[in-house]
Amino acid sequence: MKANCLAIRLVLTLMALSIPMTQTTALPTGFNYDEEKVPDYTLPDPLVANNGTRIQSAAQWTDSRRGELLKLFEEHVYGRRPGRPEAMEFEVTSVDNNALNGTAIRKEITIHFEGKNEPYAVHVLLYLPKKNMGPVPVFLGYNFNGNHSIHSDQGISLSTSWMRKNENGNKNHLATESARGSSSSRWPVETILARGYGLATAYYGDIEPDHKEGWKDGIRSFYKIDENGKSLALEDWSAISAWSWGLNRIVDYFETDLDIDSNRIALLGHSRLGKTAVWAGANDERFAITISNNSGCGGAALSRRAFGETVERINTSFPHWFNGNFKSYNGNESALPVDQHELIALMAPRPVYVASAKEDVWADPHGEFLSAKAAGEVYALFGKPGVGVETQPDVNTPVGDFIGYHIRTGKHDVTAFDWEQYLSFADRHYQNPRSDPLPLK
Ligand code: GTR
Repeated sequence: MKANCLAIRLVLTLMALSIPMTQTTALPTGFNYDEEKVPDYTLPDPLVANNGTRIQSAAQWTDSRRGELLKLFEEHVYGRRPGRPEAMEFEVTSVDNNALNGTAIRKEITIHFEGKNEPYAVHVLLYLPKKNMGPVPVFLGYNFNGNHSIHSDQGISLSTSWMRKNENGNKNHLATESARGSSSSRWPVETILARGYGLATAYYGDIEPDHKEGWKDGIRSFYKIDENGKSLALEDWSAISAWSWGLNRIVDYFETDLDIDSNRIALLGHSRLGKTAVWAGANDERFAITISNNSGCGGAALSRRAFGETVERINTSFPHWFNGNFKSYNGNESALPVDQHELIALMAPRPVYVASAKEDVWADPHGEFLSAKAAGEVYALFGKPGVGVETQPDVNTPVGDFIGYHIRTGKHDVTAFDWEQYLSFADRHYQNPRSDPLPLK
């Protein structure tokens, strides 16, 4: 009793002093969280070609350097991927023209990568705003817990795929009815639709379950040849490459759906799915905008800073996320021929957004900012302004033009604040006559 009273008093005192009760989420020990202890490093220059020559024009970037850098990321970080499957089939499995109280059209589409007789497929959930006539721009993002988790809408099919966590309505690694809407705070569906955008999502575990042995039940057990006809062993690619490939297949479907403006697709991803989004956005110029939400190590954050999560730690905890070669940079980030600012630069000249959270120290918010800033060198070749500031802005103060950036208060998450910035960023780029979100050919 006494202890309870004391605890209540402490909470009240903290509230009175307006001291946040949890300033940071518990951080793994044995890693660097001190800016002073970041090692000295030199970032590889995206504008110096492999043969040492300096890239001086947008054409040189597009014609040669872009491809070179993509290959370096393939070889040293994420691995290669297969091409577009010839036998792919799109099956619309449900349509409701009066979803969400009559405000939306809800469609579900199964993309069968190898026709209906093979099990490899991804299930896409699509909401379109009913008030808009004609093709609409769409936000696309993978979800962590199944399509049914993004909204309590009973019309969404309950995922039957393996679920990583036995929480929020999942039992025995399978979703139950009570999992409906469990991630809805991350998906403001009504707001997105009211702003005139469609929303598409899919469960990343449809492509490959997220654990060490997940490849056995995913597309990496099926495809053995890459897009150029070269053989593809397991360690030649990675779960992140497999997941990113799935996003590209979803765009293949978008291109066939007349309700979707496939020239205005914004791709977003959070955390490991943010890493996946930036790799997918770098590979596929059909994404008009790419958004990294708290993607951290192996996403937007600079590896060389070794701040918070390190290459060694991520390769140890999640050996399936990156390719075999990436393991050789454990504790040796400076030997990497690339760093993550160059991945952000691979979006150029398409608009890209990098978002951090103040309490997400593990993901190195400052490293995410520095990476977004450094990518500006490549945008400058195209005459497009990047983050537009020299130092990391204050919390909740979005900056940037073709490279958007913010650090918001709060923890590792996707919040209404984040979405508000992404929607405004898309509004600005799709309507602003200075912007050209269409891929350059
Ligand atoms: C953490 C991992 C991060 C981040 C995160 C997530 O455990 O260390 O790199 O990806 O998971 O995806 O939720």
